[in-house]
Amino acid sequence: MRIHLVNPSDISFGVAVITPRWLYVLASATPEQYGAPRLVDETLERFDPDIVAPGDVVGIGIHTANAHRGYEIGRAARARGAQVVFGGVHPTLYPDEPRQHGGAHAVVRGDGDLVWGSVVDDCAAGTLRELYEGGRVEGRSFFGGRWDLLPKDGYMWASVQTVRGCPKHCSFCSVWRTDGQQPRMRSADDVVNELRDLRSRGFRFCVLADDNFYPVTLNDLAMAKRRSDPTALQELEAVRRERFELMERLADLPDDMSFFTQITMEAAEDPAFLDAMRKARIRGALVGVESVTAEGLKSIYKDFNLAGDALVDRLQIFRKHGVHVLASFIFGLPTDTASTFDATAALAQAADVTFAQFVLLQPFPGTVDFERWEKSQVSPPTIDNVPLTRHWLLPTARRPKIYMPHPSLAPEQIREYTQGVWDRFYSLPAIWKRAQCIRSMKGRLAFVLISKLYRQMYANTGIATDSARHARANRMARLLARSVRRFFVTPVRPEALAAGPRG
Ligand code: B12
Ligand code: SF4
Repeated sequence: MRIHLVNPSDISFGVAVITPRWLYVLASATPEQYGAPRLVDETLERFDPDIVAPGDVVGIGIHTANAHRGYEIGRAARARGAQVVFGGVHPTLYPDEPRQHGGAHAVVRGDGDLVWGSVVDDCAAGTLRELYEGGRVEGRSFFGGRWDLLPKDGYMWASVQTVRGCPKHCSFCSVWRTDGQQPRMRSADDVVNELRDLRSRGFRFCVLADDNFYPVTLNDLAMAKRRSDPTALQELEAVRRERFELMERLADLPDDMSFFTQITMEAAEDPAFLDAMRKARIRGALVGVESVTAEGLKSIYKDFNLAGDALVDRLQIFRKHGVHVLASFIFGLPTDTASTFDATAALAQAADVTFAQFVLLQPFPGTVDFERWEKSQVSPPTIDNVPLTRHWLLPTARRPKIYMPHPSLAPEQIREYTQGVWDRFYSLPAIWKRAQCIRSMKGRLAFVLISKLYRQMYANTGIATDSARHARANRMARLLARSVRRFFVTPVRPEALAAGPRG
């Protein structure tokens, strides 16, 4: 009985940007007696059903966007006589779907780290059950990845997780519902050992694939201090201490390693935390700005973010502490008007963020937004007999780009205005102005290249649909990965930190 783990993707290119962590984690969780699993990442190479023999186990991990391809693979593997098991965020939300559409014999909900071993044992014993509950594994029990199984030169950046779950409850995000609001932290030892392993394999730039690297804010601590029962405060302080301990350990790693993570903007109120990030060589972070208006933030339950001038100040603080910001904005919120797009473009430029992305609001399953939208679709329109509320069952090219009707803007207006904001933020003069924080001409030119590549890859609302565009996007991704790695490995110059962008 051979074990195969497959990460589905519509298009394969031979090289990918970030390691799909789940593949390597489940490989670690596979009991030794079954041998090393065969890993197939379809962003590198297409899955070939002929490699599967009757009785083999085929584990398929899907999120919503690649569910359609995952189901194709599941059906093909089942036709070969394999025992097919699905897991990942999407089956966690829709455990019946892989059986209906993907030829699944079994589905694992939640984390696979601890339960995968018994699933495989049951496959071997012929006692496979339809459903396994992996639950939310405690941080100390997370498995590292079996990086010895990495294909040579397959990936540009490695991904390591330090914490799962997020205490917030943004309406467009499923993380707090699937992974919980309690931060589950790995021990600093586990994280650092895994990073050392990756370094020995040549990785210098790692993505910390965390939901929210800053799970306890100063405000949380202040609120807990006001309570008569000190338990909550003690717990929060322990989490904070551990984050600092982890960053100290990262700082002790060889200084050719650097990191990128995801964080809420509240971290900007916490200079000690930002300084620790800089020392840990966390050179950049995706910050979910989402909306520049107070009404917009309120509508998505993210009013812990700031709006207007205060937002500009807050975002600028990151770079003053040596952390580049990739600011993420959402367009298509019900409160957006034509003027929101202009205001966002202006703010993104004023806030000294290094990169920005402008994504369209999408109702992802498991989110509050999705629930509301699904309820509002009493008899949803169908495409190829698939109701719009199950759009992921369609091939990518058949899926609409905008799902939720907007109270005042037509879908085409939203797309056109969004495109306009991308164009403004990534216009040559705007990029050149941002590049002034880099002293050397060579560095500035590299920054211009990175910015242009990033814009080409993600603008036009992101996801490429035909293979020519996919191929172009991937070539760019490779070039981008190489340039970004160089960019983040070079620290921001202290004088640039103090002065902010010049020119
Ligand atoms: C890192 C990350 C990325 C990286 C991915 C890099 C990579 N190559 O892996 C980048 C930045 C590229 C990315 C992109 C996107 N992402 Co993302 N991403 C994440 C993040 C933060 C962590 C994922 C991770 O590595 N986790 C660590 C591994 C170990 O955990 P895991 O994948 O969940 O796997 C565990 C279990 O699910 C289970 N499991 C998984 N597979 C299988 C299979 C089997 C057989 C079994 C038994 C168990 C099992 O066991 C594993 C171990 O416990 C998650 C948030 C999250 N909490 O999951 C979002 C998340 C997965 N992303 C999300 C989204 C929406 C996207 C984008 C669509 C964003 C966009 N608008 O473009 C794109 C889509 C990319 C694509 N190819 O289609 C959503 C998915 C929602 C959904 N319903 O599908 C999430 C949940 C975040 C959110 N805000 O809701 N993402
Ligand atoms: S969007 Fe970010 S801050 Fe909001 S719940 Fe999701 S992970 Fe947490």
